[in-house]
Amino acid sequence: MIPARRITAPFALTLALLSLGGCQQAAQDETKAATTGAPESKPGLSVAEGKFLLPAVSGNPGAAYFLIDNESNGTVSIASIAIAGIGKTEIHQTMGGSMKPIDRIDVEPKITLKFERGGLHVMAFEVNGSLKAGETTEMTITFADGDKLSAPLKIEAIGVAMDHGDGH
Ligand SMILES: [Cu+2]
Repeated sequence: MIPARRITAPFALTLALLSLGGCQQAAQDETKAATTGAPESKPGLSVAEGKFLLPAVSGNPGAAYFLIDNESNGTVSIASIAIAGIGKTEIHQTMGGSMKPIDRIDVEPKITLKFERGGLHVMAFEVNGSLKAGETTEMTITFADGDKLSAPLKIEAIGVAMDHGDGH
């Protein structure tokens, strides 16, 4: 990519700076190159305790909660989240009693990020009437690099989730 011939000093300096900033991206690319599995799994990434909370009142938004674990060596960025049976989703952060939409979430290496009540959550608009408590729906996370990761969400009615809210 870079001609092996002469590189003037200022140009070399720029390259050095770029490569520092590019470390993270390079690590992600390596991970991606190693991917040979199903398109909807991402090496090192896993989702647990996926839950979808039906709205208490039909027509209101529901919410999804889960844990995402990044065992890879790079930061991954969540660009969007789709849920089967849901028309539209937004990633929200609850702060001081109000919620604000977030465009992109970075999950740093070796951490588990929680989507939970009162914190980060997926707001689900246009909830399809076919989603029933006790059943399961599927969530698909799309990362900024285009990779996807699917995981089941256990569907719960809001009352049930509240009863069990502190127990899990
Ligand atoms: Cu919200």
